Amino acid sequence: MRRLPWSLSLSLLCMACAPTQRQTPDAGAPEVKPQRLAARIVHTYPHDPTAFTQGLQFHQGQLYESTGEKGDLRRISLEQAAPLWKQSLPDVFPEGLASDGERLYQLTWQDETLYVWNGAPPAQEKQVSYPGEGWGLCYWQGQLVRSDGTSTLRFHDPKDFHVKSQVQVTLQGVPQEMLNELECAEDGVYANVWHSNTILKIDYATGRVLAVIDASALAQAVRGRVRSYEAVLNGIALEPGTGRMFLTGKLWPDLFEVTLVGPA
Ligand code: DDQ
Ligand code: CA
Repeated sequence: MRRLPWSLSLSLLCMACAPTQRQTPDAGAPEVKPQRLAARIVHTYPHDPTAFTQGLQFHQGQLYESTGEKGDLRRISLEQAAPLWKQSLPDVFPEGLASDGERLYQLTWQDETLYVWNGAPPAQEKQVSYPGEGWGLCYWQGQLVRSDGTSTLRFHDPKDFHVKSQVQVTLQGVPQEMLNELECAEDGVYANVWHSNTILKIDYATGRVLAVIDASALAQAVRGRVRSYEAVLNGIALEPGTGRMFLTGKLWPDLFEVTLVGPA
């Protein structure tokens, strides 16, 4: 049998194993300046100030939250701070939460375990292990998008959670790290940057930041009512159908409905 040149066999091997890097190299094309937007508060709702929010997600007409530290999966409402339903996850540190319409997918920070939930109320269907950290998660066009604290977003197959492709997030060429909670919209993925009041809207294909959103009005609104250094903006949910945007933070007493407005 004739052997393939080793470099060719290696590249064939890697086609099967390595995720595709989907970033388009900058071929000298001037990068369009990102939009500058601000989150303006429309309504303020109660939020459990003991909830260490790591994921906020609409699922089958209900609002769900993933909380970290001694965390859980919980169903919440806009009417009251206390959860309507919850299931504790005492052995792990839960993180981002996504819905494909049928199932909920919940990351863990450093436990390398994805929880898959099904049914109402959600019951644990399976656990899938993955390497690395889990920060934010959202679902877009048949894929789960994961952040891990770096500037890379990974696109996973929901069936076995293997990485299909990845992209580096850049703002005018500069990699953007600390991407935490995610929310998949049709025309880009929102990511709040850990320990900041900034939300980035990112192009799925190129990783380029399309918009930089200033959400400092929300931190201002909870100032004096949060004590922990870790009480930072985290939690983005878009309501299917209405497109209403909800934002909250870890250990925040409020959950906000916002609109995004351009510079005055
Ligand atoms: N992450 O959400 C940014 C991924 C992790 C946040 C961890 C913050 C540390 C909290 C300390 C709690 C002590 C168990
Ligand atoms: Ca979300």
